[in-house]
Amino acid sequence: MVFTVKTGSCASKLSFRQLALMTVFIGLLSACSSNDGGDGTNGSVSLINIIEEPAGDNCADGGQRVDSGIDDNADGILDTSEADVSSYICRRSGSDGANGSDGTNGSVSLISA
Ligand SMILES: [Ca+2]
Repeated sequence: MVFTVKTGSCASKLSFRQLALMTVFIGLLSACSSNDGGDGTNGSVSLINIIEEPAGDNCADGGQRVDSGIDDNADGILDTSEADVSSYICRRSGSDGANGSDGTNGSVSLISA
């Protein structure tokens, strides 16, 4: 007896013996994959450091440097060697703008007793 197994657009003709072996093989794979694995290890923590940045190439008028990275040694501190990315928040120098014009007078509240 010959069986036709069709998967998607492919069709194969299998003998009863081949089909029986394939069924046993699939059953064994299913039995092996039904066990849950153990818990994984905890993931690493990302940390940031915010450090005063002096005036220079990164910020003409100074500012702050924000370092971020993974706490590889899990000590709760982002060590210099663990900083993967540095970003800068720079100050802008300049003078204050001109004062605005006065606003309109407010309404008067009255209380009668
Ligand atoms: Ca660390």
